[in-house]
Amino acid sequence: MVFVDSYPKTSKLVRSEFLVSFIALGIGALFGVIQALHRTGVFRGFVSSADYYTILTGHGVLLALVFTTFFIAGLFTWAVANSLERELPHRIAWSAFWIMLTGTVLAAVSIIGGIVGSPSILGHDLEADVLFTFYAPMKAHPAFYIGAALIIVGSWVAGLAYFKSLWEWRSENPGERIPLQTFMVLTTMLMWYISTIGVAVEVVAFLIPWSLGLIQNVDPLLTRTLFWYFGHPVVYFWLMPAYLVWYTILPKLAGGRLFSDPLARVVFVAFLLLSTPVGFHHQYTDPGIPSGYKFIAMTNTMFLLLPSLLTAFTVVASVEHGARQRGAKGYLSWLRNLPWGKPAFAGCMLAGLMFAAGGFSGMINAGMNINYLIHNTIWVPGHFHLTVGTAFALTAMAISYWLVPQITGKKLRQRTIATLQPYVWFVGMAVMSNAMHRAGLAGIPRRTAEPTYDEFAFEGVAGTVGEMRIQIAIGGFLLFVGAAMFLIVMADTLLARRGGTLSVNGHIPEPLSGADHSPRILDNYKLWTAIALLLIAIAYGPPLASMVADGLFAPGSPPIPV
Ligand code: HAS
Ligand code: CU
Repeated sequence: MVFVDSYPKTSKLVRSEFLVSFIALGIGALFGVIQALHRTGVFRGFVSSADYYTILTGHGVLLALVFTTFFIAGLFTWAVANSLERELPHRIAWSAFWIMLTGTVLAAVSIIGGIVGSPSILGHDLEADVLFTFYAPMKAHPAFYIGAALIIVGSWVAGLAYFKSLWEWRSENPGERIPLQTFMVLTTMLMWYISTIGVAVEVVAFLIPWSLGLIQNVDPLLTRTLFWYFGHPVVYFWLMPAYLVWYTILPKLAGGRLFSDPLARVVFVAFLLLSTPVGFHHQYTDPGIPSGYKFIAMTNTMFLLLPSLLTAFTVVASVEHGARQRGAKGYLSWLRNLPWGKPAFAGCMLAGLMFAAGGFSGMINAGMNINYLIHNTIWVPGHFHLTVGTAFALTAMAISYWLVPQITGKKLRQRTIATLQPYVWFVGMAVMSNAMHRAGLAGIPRRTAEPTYDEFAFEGVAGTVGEMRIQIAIGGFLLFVGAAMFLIVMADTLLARRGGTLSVNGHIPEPLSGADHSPRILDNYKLWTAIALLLIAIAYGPPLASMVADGLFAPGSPPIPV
């Protein structure tokens, strides 16, 4: 039975969540190509340099926050319903959707206000040029922060719907192991609850009152710290859904089965434990945080590589198993026996391949000393376009080719475009992000419309600044084409009539080593949450306490008398 026929109500919710995420993807991608052409000097006719920050904020917020959150909500809704075999609690799940949508509209309107001349609304200029890492001293219209807060509250409510489904399932299936997909969703949500506390406190206690004029001063170090307390784990909130797809669906698409359920559970638990106590690796250059605590964050970050390295092993082993089921032989030639012409499979594999490169640039970012070389250069956008911009985004697009037919009952349309699309994305990203990494090493800054390196002859191993810029522009343009191709396929599929039987279904084959091989303690959420909180207390307790002791609103030492 097709998912949409078994769970019509849940399917409708997933469709709505995907629709919002696809609209955000379209607008965000448009902003992306505008700024890629602008900052490389290829075409500057769309916006003025003064509006560059507005476009950049729109790009970051719409793609990294709205596209991701709504897509993940849809994927998780599907995964819980699919693996627990039930409709989701309807009222809770829909309230979550509407709360998040209201927040999104508020945030989007305040950003767009900056393009249309910042009209005064409720006594404050309607603008939000604060970038997707919104911390003081940059200030936005209160509506932006209220919108951000609503998106987060909405995601909390969505989590409630997943947990409620588990409790219902539990009472009907006492003593059974939590199905793997649901286990992954709930572990991700627990990590999300713990980490969003930071940004919630930042926004509700400081930024909203400050932007409303209720308080005059905020402590930039404290709001940055609260932001990054959340700002690292949020990247795993994007990655773990991609891992859910790579672990549970990709092996099937390859024609095989997941290598090991226990390893998958260990990986997700490791993320729950270690995602949060590492946020200071975004603040290596911040004064006011003792180096020892930066060192603790660095050490934890290096341990946090482990779950991804385990994933590389498990996922590739599962895909290889699939290839051998299809008759492959040889050490590497099995790679040929895989369905590279199927967009869902090819997209996930190319996303994984790029993530291997993104993971390596992450390791470089994480080194406390080498970070000074790349911090605030365009190397960092190079890194995160490989991770969130490909590991997440390409996986999301690829799996939509497989999932959207199941939540609509409609066959995928425009197959040729769909087949080419992951490759266009891959090539565009390879060109753009490679040039961004190199340009970063040449010292070119991130987040500016006017990188003033025009006359600068960079004596690199190969190429010049001009050559890197042109690659960034070409890559950025190809990515826009890739996003447009995806949206054409989706629009045509969603608008088509239903007819014929589908060739895909959501059945997930049993892993080679199944849940009965997983120690039961892995499902003990209370234990892992307690350890996660303890690690956070060690990593953050003393430095946060000293920031608070410094004075919440009027930080820093008194002025030196002259
Ligand atoms: Fe990062 C900055 C460190 C992962 C996103 N990161 C950012 C920013 C973003 C971001 C958005 O330590 C910028 C924030 C801003 O605006 O300032 N990052 C890391 C490390 C990892 C890492 C150590 N990042 C991610 C992921 C992201 C993401 C995931 C989004 C989804 N990052 C940093 C640091 C900074 C930073 C510093 C601050 C820089 C600065 O100075 O500002 C690790 O988690 C990476 C581990 C990954 C691996 C790769 C494993 C390989 C796999 C591939 C399997 C292959 C398959 C296919 C399936 C070790 C799993 C095979 C195919 C075949 C054909 C065989
Ligand atoms: Cu990080």
